[in-house]
Amino acid sequence: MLSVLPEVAAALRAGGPVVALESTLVAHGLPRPDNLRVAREIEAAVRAEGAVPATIALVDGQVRVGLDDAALTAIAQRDGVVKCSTRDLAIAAARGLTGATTVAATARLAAQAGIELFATGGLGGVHREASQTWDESADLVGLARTPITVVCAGVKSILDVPATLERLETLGVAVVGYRTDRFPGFFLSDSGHPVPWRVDSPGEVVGILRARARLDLEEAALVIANPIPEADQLDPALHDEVLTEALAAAEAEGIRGRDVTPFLLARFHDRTRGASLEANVRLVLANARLAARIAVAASAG
Ligand code: PSU
Ligand code: MN
Repeated sequence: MLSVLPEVAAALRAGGPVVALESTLVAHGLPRPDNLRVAREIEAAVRAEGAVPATIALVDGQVRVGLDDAALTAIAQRDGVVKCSTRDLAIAAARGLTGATTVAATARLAAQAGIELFATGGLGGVHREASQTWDESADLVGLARTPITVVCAGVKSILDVPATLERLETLGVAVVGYRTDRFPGFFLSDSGHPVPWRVDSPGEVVGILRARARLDLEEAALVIANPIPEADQLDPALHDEVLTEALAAAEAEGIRGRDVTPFLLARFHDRTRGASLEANVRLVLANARLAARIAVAASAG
């Protein structure tokens, strides 16, 4: 059973704006001690726009939708927090573990709780070298079967972006650029690839949400791709240099499975001396604000 924070439950009952937030980004995507401060800032950004934040995680085996400060602190600071995709949830729950939820798991639990908007940093996707490793994030198939709207800065730039866009198309996940015709590149404003559709306001997104409901086309997620402003992006030359080095290091150290993405992100934060961390925080905050604005617009009419 989901344990929904009373504030979140009340907002949902009243048809008010709620934004789901993921916890893997807090536990495994951002370094300590900044991660707890950032987790609180993401929630504050949602509140500042007039919506209720619901960070989702597993605490001592209990699935929580909406975390109080003690739970948020546990996710950010405890040792041994497990990275949980959807397939891991029941196992971690049965064992009484504390776990952070990925995009796939968060989206699934949020939809179960009746939350329509979700903000994250960058989606998982097809890894470079996937034709040899078969490493494709469970986020993609997860989003293909989850009725939710996700605001993100595209997919992580450590991935094979064109292959990920092809997979999203195959899986029937709609992708819309927010005030851009280019698919965002996570740390970078532009991944170098176009995005199939564009919207320019929260109201336009609400129009799409209404049409999805009317046409009974809600079984797969809608992705709103919100680019980091160019002024805030990571220097593209530094990005490419660090990425090449990080991919080689992951290969040399035999990093596999759920450890790949956290390893590459940590390497970035280390080798850019915090510049990638700053970009990561800014883009997540911007996504939280936009998701909140869409949720407010959706609940208003
Ligand atoms: N966005 C970020 N940082 C992150 C993630 C997203 O800014 O750490 C996380 C999400 O939880 C996403 C996960 O689901 O990375 C992808 O992991 P994998 O590639 O192992 O599926
Ligand atoms: Mn993987």
